[in-house]
Amino acid sequence: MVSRLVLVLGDQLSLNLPSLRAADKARDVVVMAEVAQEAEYVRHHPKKIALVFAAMRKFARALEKDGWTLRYTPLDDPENAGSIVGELLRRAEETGAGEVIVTEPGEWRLINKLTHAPIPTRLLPDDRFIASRKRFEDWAEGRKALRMEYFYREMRRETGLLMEGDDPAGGKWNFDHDNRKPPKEGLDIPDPLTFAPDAEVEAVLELVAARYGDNFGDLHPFDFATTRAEALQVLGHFIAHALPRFGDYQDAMLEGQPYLFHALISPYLNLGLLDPMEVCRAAEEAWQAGDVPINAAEGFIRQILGWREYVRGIYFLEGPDYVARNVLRHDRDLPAFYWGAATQMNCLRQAVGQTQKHAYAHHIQRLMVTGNFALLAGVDPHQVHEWYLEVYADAYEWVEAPNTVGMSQFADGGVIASKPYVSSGAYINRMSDYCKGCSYSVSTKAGPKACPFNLLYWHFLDRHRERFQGNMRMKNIYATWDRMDADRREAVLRDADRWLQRLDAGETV
Ligand code: FAD
Ligand code: DLZ
Ligand code: SF4
Repeated sequence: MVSRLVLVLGDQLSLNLPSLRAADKARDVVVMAEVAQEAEYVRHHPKKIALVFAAMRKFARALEKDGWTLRYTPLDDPENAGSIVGELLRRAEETGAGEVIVTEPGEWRLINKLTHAPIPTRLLPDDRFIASRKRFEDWAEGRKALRMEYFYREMRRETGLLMEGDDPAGGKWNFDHDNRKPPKEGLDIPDPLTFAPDAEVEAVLELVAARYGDNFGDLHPFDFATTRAEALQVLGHFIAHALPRFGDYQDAMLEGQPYLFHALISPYLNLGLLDPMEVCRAAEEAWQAGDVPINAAEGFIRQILGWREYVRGIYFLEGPDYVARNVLRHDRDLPAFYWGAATQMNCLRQAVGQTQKHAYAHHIQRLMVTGNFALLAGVDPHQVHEWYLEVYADAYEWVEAPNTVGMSQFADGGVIASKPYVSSGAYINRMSDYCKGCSYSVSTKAGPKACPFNLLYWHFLDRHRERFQGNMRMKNIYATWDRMDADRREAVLRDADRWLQRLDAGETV
């Protein structure tokens, strides 16, 4: 006699999932469902929807092979109830199950729906992270500032990753001083590993093309990994071919080179196909074997053991209202060029174009091009948040929102960042080759040819002076601004205003 349903969500594709561990293969029934509510709560990039559905279908087969009884609902099933809770109720009626167990979802929206579902539903802590929610809360308790670097050091100590006794390997916790080189000519960049769609993936692509083909983003070519075995190949490929130079070129941006030396594993980590600890151990082993330098191994492990765990902790610590924060009271609409409309700014054109094509942009493109522009221009952070949640294949609210609302838009007032991540065009010019192909001049500070990042940088600092002038890390910037002669300052602010007026009027800027 069936007693329970085990709900497995689209980003819970791990055989060691807590809810599967708590269930009984002999009598419980696993429920998986492709539903309109999840596919449509924002207008996801078609590649993202296809990746989730294809990986769900393959994971369902892996579960069946493992001996589980499964009720899987494809999106186009005529009986599909359209929502996760609707599907649970339908399956409960079919099977006679009176209870649901589920691993806690990574989003308040769904936690809320499941907590209030009209069928008893038990949420189990998601232990597929290195730090539990409780561990992060304990760390945060009583601290004035929640800086990632200190959390990361504790995680290094606790896991023993890159530790030599009580000391960090190589004598330093952080090797960023050796990282972040500008790109140079003739870099030998590895090709990413690609996976040709099989018949099962093709069927998903047809379904997604028919239902979500009008969403922003190219569905084809689709070459993501869709199983754990394939995701492990992506990880192996990265460790062998890109990790050695990951640190050096972590912040570099090159036209026509979306991936450089990045890992391309975030979609698989976030779906549950890869485990964060196994990824960190693989990088550590490559360093121990002498195959990668410490600056690369440390820089990479910090992204996962540090940043990824930290942002999840912040998301849950700060609560459901976090995504609505807007301390800078920014209210401009997201410009049309975020959706592929023409722009004369080559950096934006490159970052958005690549996002449209691949549902991917690396961290610095997200932070210092699309994010930086939105912050400087005063775009409503909620619109920025929804854009990031929609357009990237790796986007789930628990990881996307702290990065966008906090790190990138400073809308949380500094919970994550000790100062806003803003820069003029000089930073983009140093770290990329974008400015060469731009209609604007990065070395021009005012006038019609001036790089908009140059104009808006000072405009931002000037309009938020009251908030930021007391910030020790921004003192020098304000001192530089104040040293400029008054006419020059006035010209910059006037030109920034004019540029923003043209943007608001819908001109191609
Ligand atoms: P690599 O650069 O090779 O890094 C390795 C891994 O480290 C990544 O796969 C990822 O799991 C982890 N990582 C690195 N930086 C971060 C970070 N800041 N936060 C969390 N994990 C990190 N990452 C997402 O996974 N989903 C998102 O929705 C997302 N939204 C972002 C929005 C903004 C505005 C910004 C600035 C960053 C965002 N990030 C997000 C973080 C980061 O950009 C991506 O994790 C990274 O680009 C993924 O590509 P990769 O696997 O090649 O990463
Ligand atoms: C992202 C996503 C999409 C597009 N579709 C589904 C789906 O049809 N069924 C499902 O179970 N999960 C889907 N997901 C993932 C969920 O949205 C995700 O579990 C929540 O956002 C919590 O992270
Ligand atoms: Fe971007 Fe300015 Fe460089 Fe053009 S000049 S690519 S707008 S930073």
